[in-house]
Amino acid sequence: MTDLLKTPILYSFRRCPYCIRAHMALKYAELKIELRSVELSNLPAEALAVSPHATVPSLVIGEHEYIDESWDIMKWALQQNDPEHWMGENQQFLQEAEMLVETNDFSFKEDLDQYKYADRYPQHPARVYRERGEEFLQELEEMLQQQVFLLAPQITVADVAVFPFIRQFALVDKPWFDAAPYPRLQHWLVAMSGTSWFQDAFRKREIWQSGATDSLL
Ligand SMILES: N[C@@H](CCC(=O)N[C@@H](CS)C(=O)NCC(=O)O)C(=O)O
Repeated sequence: MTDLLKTPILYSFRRCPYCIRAHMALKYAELKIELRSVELSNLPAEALAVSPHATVPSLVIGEHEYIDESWDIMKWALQQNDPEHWMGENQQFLQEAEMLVETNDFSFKEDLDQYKYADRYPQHPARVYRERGEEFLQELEEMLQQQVFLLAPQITVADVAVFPFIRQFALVDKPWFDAAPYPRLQHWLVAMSGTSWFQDAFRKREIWQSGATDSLL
């Protein structure tokens, strides 16, 4: 068994949607975490050492123990502390959230990247990639017709897990998104963007340098 760190370390890139959701969950869980803000183009050796795929986020929790998948970091955070029951009283939201994360992280993320960087995918105009992504927007819109957040009348883990990706999709062409037939989703996006957890995750910070003093999340 490895020694657990008293203060886990999060390597994170401010604009990365995976990092944003991990950061939001850690902040919400009120955990003491050391935040090392890094740049994707220049990942320090310390970050690479705790990410076999050279990606962020990565959360170092022990001498030789780390979590390098954002969804796993979210679940780890909520297992430590879940004050407003983002997972539900009996973790009943977790399974449904898993299914949304699956769609979000694989098919929707691919549509998002192709829409966002459509010039790199000249086989189709951006509109085609956007229409593919809209299948997920439509699914979320229908869920939001039942209640204000995706799975419940209050925020759950599902909202936080998909929000940074929907935000990116909306920002590719904000006038289009604002005029699109997704009123509930538009409202939800404003609400999620206004949370203190997102505001904190998206705050600009100094880029961490090896040997720099700790800054807490
Ligand atoms: N499945 C990973 C994906 C993380 C990921 O792909 N992060 C991107 C940044 S948004 C990354 O680090 N890319 C490496 C690069 O572009 O060099 C997770 O959920 O944490």
